[in-house]
Amino acid sequence: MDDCIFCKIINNEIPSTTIYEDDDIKAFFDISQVTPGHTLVVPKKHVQNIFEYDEELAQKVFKKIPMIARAIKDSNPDIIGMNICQNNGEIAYQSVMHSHFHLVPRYSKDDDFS
Ligand code: DGP
Repeated sequence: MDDCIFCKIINNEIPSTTIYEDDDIKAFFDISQVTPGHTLVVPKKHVQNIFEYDEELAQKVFKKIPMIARAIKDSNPDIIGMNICQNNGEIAYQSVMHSHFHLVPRYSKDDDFS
């Protein structure tokens, strides 16, 4: 997709802090860090939202999320939890129309970030 910011990140036309990448997905830091380490997991195939996933794509993307979540958690002993969320459609506060999952680490001193 020519005008898609996440497609440009996937194609390295726009820089990102990438923490994991394979044939199917790219995981990179969100530009607006809700907490330190806030990561987006994005399928390389351009689909707008969850309603466009078929079973094959869902398997490719969903199965990687626990591994990436664990890697983020293991990177810092102060991370004691994580929110994983995903917005679909403007009404649900999706602002980038290329499907993505937010992985938001939660810290022992989380009040610092609320
Ligand atoms: P959502 O509201 O669920 O569609 O979240 C979109 C997220 O994408 C938002 O938290 C900010 C992030 N974002 C937007 N543009 C860029 C960008 O150019 N680079 C990175 N790393 N993140 C971006």
